Amino acid sequence: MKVYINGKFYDKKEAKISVFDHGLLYGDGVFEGIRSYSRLVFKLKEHIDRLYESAHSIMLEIPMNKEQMSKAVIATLKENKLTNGYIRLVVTRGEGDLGLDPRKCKGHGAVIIIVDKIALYPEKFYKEGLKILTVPTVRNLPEAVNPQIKSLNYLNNILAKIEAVNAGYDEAIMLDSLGYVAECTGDNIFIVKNNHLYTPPQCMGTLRGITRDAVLEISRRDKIQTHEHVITRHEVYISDECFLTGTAAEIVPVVNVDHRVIGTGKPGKVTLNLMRKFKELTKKEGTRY
Ligand code: PXG
Repeated sequence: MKVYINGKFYDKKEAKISVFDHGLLYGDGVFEGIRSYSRLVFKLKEHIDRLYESAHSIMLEIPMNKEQMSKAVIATLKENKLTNGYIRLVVTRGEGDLGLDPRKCKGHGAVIIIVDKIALYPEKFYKEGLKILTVPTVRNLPEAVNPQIKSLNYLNNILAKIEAVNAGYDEAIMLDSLGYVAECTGDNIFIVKNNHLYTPPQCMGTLRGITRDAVLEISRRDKIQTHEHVITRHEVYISDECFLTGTAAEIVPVVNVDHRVIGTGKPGKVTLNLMRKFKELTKKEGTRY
């Protein structure tokens, strides 16, 4: 496996950056997770745009333009001869001193592209659906670290993940600071009620997921009414269907939330239809390499 760091490829063992990089010392940097299917990178432009928006918001200058970044992603996939891949794009603040002042970071940070085979979730999750749990750690306040920023500081989500795992669950629902449903640790959440689709708005504590947007788009094309609206736990409990979306997980059904059975307790019709349509979309849409 070859890793891209600042324009060069390194063997996995040799792919290293400084222990003084503020990406490590403070989680000061941004990232993206992208997928390719049969030599098509899914929503590459959207991921690159979001990366640059995250960087702009934290005043991190990326030492290359969007076109060069897209080319670097493609080059890394080709270098590794990957047909179906998971791409992790990381940009750090760079090497500084032990203080947190980013002005001390000299030069440009590291641009890192790691590609790997897709680590698929167990088939069981998709066939039978997930059981998930609401956890105590709330999603970051937008006026503190805005969840729209895909920063290297993911402790907020990791704490929620730890709480879910400690309770014997694979995934957690995180609430926003007002107690509304925000999202899961690395996925957006949707519910279906009377054939209408609901997902929390991006303004609260929710990342505007690229898979989320693709699902909204497919649903609108299918003439399903979609609503970006605040959701309470109660509304999740009484929903007909529930599912999660994310680049890694794609679309995964949820059949039990906080010990309440959702709908029939099996993946629902709308969810299964969206899973099929999403798969079709990934087969035909994307940047070819
Ligand atoms: N919410 C959060 C907090 C995320 O980190 C999503 C939603 C889904 O967004 P996309 O654009 O992927 O549909 C994410 C996704 C992983 C992984 O490897 C994924 C994410 C972050 C960390 C790890 O599963 N981001």
